[in-house]
Amino acid sequence: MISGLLRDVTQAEIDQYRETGAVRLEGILGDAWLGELGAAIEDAIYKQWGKAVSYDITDFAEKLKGMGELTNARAQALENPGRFLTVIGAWTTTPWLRRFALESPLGYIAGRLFGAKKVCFYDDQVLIKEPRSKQYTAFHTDEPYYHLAGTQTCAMWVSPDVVDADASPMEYVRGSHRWKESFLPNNFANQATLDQLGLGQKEDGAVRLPDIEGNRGEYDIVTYTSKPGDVLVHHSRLVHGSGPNYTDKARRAGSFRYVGDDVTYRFNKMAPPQPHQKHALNEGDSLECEAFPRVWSAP
Ligand SMILES: O=C(O)CCC(=O)C(=O)O
Repeated sequence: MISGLLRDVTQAEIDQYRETGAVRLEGILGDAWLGELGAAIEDAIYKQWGKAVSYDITDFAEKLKGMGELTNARAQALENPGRFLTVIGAWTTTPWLRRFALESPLGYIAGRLFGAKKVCFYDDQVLIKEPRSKQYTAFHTDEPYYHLAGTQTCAMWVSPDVVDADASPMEYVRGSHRWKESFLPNNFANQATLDQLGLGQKEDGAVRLPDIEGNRGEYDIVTYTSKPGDVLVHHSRLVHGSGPNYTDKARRAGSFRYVGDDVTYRFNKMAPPQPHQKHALNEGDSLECEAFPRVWSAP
């Protein structure tokens, strides 16, 4: 048995991941891996800020006021609102997160969900919505932020906190990983796209995501609350986001991205710069290298 894996992934969960594009694996990760996760996320954000790709989404939201701001009356009423901070590539600055990304059961879990022979780690993103943070995570897909071609790509979202309905739980548009369109990446605070902000270029054929938040009734949105030990997995083409943190506690999370057999390197001009991804890969190369290490192989 894999160290820290409390139970295996069931066939029903594999089927759900493939059908819905997301699955909540309840009570799968043991305390050995969860004990230090919160402190490591805080370290990556508060102590290593700026060493990897670091964004204060609160700042984006301020600067983008009047450009489709995401808000609601309850969020407006929050007093002393906290920030929404995120770091991408935290595994390159915070040794404990590196161990978590490369040695925890997440690689095995990805292999089970993909049905793959090998799994490589792609990158991470850690996030803190501080107490009473008004910020949404605008609906988006992950694919346009990545330099990847292939279908076996997922994010595993893990929180050391109880994330209930008020604490900005993750929301997914069921089955949207099968939508045909490629979507432009946004800035997380709202639907303003990265090319509009000079943070990426527009790729032919990629379109802006529809206004899902403003038309929630028209979409099949599933919300996954989370508790320590749960792992929420979503496909990189699945539309997802989250709302404000109405609670007086920080909502801390790490999102760890893995790829399977059919994934190769593809330069993506829509993606924001990721200077921590140092490699010499060419278009079509298999991803495995020091920057994207193999974390699991089928026995
Ligand atoms: O935690 C959030 O609000 C967003 C996380 C996310 O977008 C991801 O894990 O891909």
